[in-house]
Amino acid sequence: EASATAAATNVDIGAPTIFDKIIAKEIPSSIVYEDDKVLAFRDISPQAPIHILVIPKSRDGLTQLGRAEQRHEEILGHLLYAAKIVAEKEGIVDGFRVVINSGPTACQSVYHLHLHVLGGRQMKWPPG
Ligand code: DGP
Repeated sequence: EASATAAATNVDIGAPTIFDKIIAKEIPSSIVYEDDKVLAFRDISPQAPIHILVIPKSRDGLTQLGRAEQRHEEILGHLLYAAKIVAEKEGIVDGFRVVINSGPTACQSVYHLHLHVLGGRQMKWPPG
């Protein structure tokens, strides 16, 4: 299926990603929340009425959750708390989903760690 093909073509070689350009504001994005460590912006291909990506401004080797090291603990916690702030700002804090796709088997396509914050509709379980 299409998403599996797309995931297979992107491999984690630590190369810069499109998110660097979004962080540098070289390409436009719809920013929802920002602090010194993280940026949250609307996904270009929303899978729910509200679909926001939360990313660390400094990737620092964090291409995917599966490559996380102990030194990343603080930023991982910061990202998760930022997801909650985003959910609150978007009015979905009473019901939302946070997803991290890690690696090609999970259909990760951009190798700069990101949390998907999804809401605004009834979510289903299990996810696909
Ligand atoms: P994942 O499959 O978990 O690696 O999700 C990557 C997401 O990034 C995907 O939902 C689409 C989104 N995305 C890719 N390129 C851009 C872009 O240039 N702008 C924005 N806003 N989102 C992007």
